Amino acid sequence: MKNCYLIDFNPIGNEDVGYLVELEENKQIPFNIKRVYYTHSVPDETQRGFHAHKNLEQVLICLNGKIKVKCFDGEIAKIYELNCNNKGLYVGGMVWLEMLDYTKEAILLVLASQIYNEDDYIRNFGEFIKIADNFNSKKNKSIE
Ligand code: T46
Repeated sequence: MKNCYLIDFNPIGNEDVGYLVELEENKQIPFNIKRVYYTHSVPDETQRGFHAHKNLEQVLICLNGKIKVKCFDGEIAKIYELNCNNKGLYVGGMVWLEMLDYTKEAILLVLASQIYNEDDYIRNFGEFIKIADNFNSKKNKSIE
């Protein structure tokens, strides 16, 4: 699927001393990092997300616990289970996101390419589908 893939980080250390994971912009993280935020203490059964971004790029890292992230690019849907702090999920623009099945102790850290801007969100699924269809039909025309 478009604009969505897992990144493997390279933990430094061992079982005896523990591990350190380095995250640098334009290295492990494929953009300049302008903002960092995290969610925690999400109650059972709560689902978050239900939006896409027009342009924002993000890497989602589940530092503790487990979270499922459903991604839909307008054509293909895929569910990623984030259960390991050595992996990040890259999500670019025009990917509809739904986060579900948070375990009690789940902490989701997000590194983002832009400061917070509500205008970059598409929070209406119908609007997302319209824009994605338009985008995909333009892309298919240029491939034909
Ligand atoms: C995303 C997923 C993975 C801010 O004031 N500043 C911020 O930097 C962010 C991210 C949010 N907010 C406000 C906006 C809402 O009033 O915090 C409130 C909760 O945000 P939201 O409902 O969008 O939270 P999630 O967990 O559904 O989505 C968040 C990000 O907003 C979103 O960009 O991709 O995490």
